[in-house]
Amino acid sequence: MELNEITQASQNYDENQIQVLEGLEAVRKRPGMYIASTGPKGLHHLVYEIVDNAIDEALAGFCDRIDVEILPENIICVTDNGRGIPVGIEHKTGLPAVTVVFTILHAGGKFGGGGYKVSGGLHGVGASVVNALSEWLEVEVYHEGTIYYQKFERGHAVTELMEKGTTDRTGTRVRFKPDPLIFQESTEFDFETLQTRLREQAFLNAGVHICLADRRNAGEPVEDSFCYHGGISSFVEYINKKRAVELIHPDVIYFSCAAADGNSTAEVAMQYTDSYTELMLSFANNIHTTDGGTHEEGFKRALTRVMNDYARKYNILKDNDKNLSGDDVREGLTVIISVKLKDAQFESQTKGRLGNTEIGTLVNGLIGDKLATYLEENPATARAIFDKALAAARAREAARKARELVRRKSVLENAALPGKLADCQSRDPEETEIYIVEGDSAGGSAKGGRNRKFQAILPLWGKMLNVEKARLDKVYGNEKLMPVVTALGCGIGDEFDLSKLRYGKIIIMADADVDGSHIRTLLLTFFFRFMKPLVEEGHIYLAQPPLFRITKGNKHHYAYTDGERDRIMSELGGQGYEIQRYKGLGEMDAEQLWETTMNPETRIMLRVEVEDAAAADEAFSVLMGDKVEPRREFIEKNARYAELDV
Ligand code: TSJ
Repeated sequence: MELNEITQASQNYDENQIQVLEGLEAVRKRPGMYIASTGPKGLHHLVYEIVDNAIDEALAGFCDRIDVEILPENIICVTDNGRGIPVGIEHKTGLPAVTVVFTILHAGGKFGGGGYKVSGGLHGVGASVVNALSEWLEVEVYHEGTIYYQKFERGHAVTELMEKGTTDRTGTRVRFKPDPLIFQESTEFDFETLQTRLREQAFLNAGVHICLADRRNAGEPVEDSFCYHGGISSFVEYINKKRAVELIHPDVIYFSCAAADGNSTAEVAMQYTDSYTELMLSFANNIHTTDGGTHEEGFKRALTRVMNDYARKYNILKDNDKNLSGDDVREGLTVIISVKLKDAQFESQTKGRLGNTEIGTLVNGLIGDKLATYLEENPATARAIFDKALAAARAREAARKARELVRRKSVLENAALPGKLADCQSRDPEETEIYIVEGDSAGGSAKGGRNRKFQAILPLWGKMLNVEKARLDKVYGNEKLMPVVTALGCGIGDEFDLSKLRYGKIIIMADADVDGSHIRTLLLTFFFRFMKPLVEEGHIYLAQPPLFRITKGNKHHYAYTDGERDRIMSELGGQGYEIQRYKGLGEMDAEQLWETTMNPETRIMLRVEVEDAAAADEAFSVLMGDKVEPRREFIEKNARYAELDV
């Protein structure tokens, strides 16, 4: 009997070993199937995957501290103070459970029958994927006085699980080095990217201490640590501070509940600001659901209903008044919805949308039950919120009337092209391009440098609009945006007509500084909200001017990043060159601008994806460490830097 069991186990062991090799080989062959990409996004994903496992241990109530360290050579070390991954033999495979976690695809956390583990859904591909994509990975488990250790290389165990001394702590430590054969673009971790994500996770998991330390450089490490006892309420406070908006009421409103069947929980934290935009962030199992889903819809439905019921009851809306719209009751609202559930179903191509209908019901019920009571019990807050919503309703009505007026005059059809526009000769959108340029001197260089056959230049003038502070509904009267509308010729909103678009490529050309980022965000937000098909159909681009010019002899080399500058310098050998750093487009003369940024043969441009524009719209900069980072997708198949003869 005893013997039988062992034989059984070892038979399975062989079969499983084959499976393991095939499984992890598949991950290495087609990493894109398991992680976001093999670019920077996928690289950082590895860290999230490991940290998520430690957070699960925290959610189970056994761990309250997680340390993340970036070590020299971009090695990552994650340590928690939980129970330690189990080291006992797992019967199906005959292997220690911890070995299974790292070598069998999708095995992470599913053993032990604890039942607490909410499925990772989107990202929960497991520690084995991280292992497969690491040059090497070491795990240490601190359990009942013993340190257990095992090492892997590119997914294969190179040691058994072994005992390696004693300890008086408990927990798990994982160290890994991402495989440069997989992450060919770069294995360099970005502190800010990790900081942003870990902060977010600390908000979503109240009370967990998460510490981040960058030890790549000699001397004091760069460190940050996060622990928020207020959870998502603290998250709302944090965002509203970052947004630099005035608060409509002092306290964040917070509700939570659990489903009767014990399979899910929902939390909502919300606060109104004087902004004209809403900022809704939703999460399912700590994963940001960028495309929303049932939890967001349940919230919106309930909010609109509760607000209108209350307004009717207290005669804030008179009998003849129309109901407040969803947009009205969400204007200026910052809200975070976080749900945790057993079998999360994600929809849509990007998988950023939650599909579980029972969660819509749960959130709808939560707000339906508790917000009405909250408003009854906090009349001053209720008053302030309704003043805001009523103002929004009036403004929207006024905007609608203005729009109708404009439509009747059919201003867009007949509008003269803007005076500042330097148009191109061609009328064929297959080849035409319009550069939208902020400011005077850059506009001048662009006009001088362009190919006037197919490149038009539109310099933008007038006072900068703050997206947070301005109602973009008023675009018709806006001196900054109106020239863009008339130059493109395709109208906006309901009247948008892609077939009237005058230029096939719309290229935003702005400096790589704060002002430039501001104009980029404004335009992306504007296109996303009012000319969405332009974004969806891939007509919007960001020009990429170089940051440096390195001159040696009569040859100029242009570098678009610090890394490229260093590479070019080392390729040129020690000395005899001159470096110029471009602070703005205005520093380039017409010819340089053409060579580096506008010539279709040599330029580098980024095509804006819907995701990028949506990020700008969500005022996502608050979460992304103030940078709108478009995906590095080059539309021109050029080398990373252009080397040009003078
Ligand atoms: F990703 C990972 F697997 F490599 C990983 C897991 C990485 C890190 C940093 C921590 C962890 C991890 C796993 N921390 N804590 C745990 N806990 C368990 O795996 C565990 C422990 C005990 C029991 C039990 O039922 O007794 C169950 C589980 C899932």
